[in-house]
Amino acid sequence: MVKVAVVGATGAVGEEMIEVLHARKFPLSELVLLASERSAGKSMNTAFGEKQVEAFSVERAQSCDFVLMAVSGGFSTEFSPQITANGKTVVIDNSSAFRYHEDVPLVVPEINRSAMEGKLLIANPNCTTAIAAMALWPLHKSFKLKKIIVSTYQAASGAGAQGMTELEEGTRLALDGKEHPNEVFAHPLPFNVIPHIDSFQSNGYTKEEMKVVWETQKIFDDKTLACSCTAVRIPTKRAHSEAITIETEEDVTPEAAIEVLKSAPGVEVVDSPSEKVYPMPLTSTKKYDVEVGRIRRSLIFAPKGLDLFVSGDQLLRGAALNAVLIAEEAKLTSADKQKTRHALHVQKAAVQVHS
Ligand code: 2RA
Repeated sequence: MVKVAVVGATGAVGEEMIEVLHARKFPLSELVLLASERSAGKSMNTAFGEKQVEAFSVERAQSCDFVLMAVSGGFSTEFSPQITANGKTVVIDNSSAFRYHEDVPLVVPEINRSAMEGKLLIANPNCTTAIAAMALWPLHKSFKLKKIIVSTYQAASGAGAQGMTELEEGTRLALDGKEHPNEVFAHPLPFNVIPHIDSFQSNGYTKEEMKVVWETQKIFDDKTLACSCTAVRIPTKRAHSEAITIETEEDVTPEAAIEVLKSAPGVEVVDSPSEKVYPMPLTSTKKYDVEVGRIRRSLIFAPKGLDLFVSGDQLLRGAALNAVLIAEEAKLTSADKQKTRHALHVQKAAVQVHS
């Protein structure tokens, strides 16, 4: 049994982390909810019952075995290294502060769990990267990816609870024919799409787009993997979708790709276009697995390429679930790890037999 702190417990990702810890029956001895002075003393209604929020301090965080950080990059830069300085508390950071540090592993457990062996500070990837990576990694292992071209359709809640509120209230105002000002987004989001997420870089891409490039290369441990992205905000509430084109080294068919994806952990093949079945934000919301579908031969790269569409809950796979999976992995002994992987393998095989 371990003691876990969630820092930034009152935010959208923090709340989701608490939910996931409960839903996955994480073996907690104590759950500590930490936040800013402003939120300290508040009572939160959680899946574990009514819990009091405490003011963050390094000492309180260090009294825990695991600290899940759902905070800004600036806060994490200052405090994550101070927490791990005790040589025992594991910090799993959802911000981008340490993602590109050479000695900090950037982890999606189903892909590169071994990168976190012996590390106290572990970075969680950006949601857009993590969702695409779930579908791309099994394809990379089987057909060796050469090029990846991504276009995203990102939900308002990717910008936090305030993003979601701005979309909901703005939509109501717009329907009433009233002004709907924007603060969170660069332009009004209702009835619009905005090809601008995070700041523009000197190469003309946004930081959100470059995160997909940098992070995919780091997680896949392959700097030669050519990748580009166009990131777009759309007026949906939750779950990000991505249209992806791949060029592969090996020949690939949709049938072969589907076989591979069906046995991949964390992936659900949702691909029956004749029955109008394909990945969508509404069906992938609150789901642990990333939906993958619309898998077809690329008109440009076939027989060495495919087009596909993915949809995944960015608060889960892209943040809270990934962080809790990292904590589960870090907590397990080697013997436990073998047992869990065996169980996952058997479970997946059983699902395949029944589906
Ligand atoms: C967004 N991916 O959707 C970002 C959040 N990290 O805004």
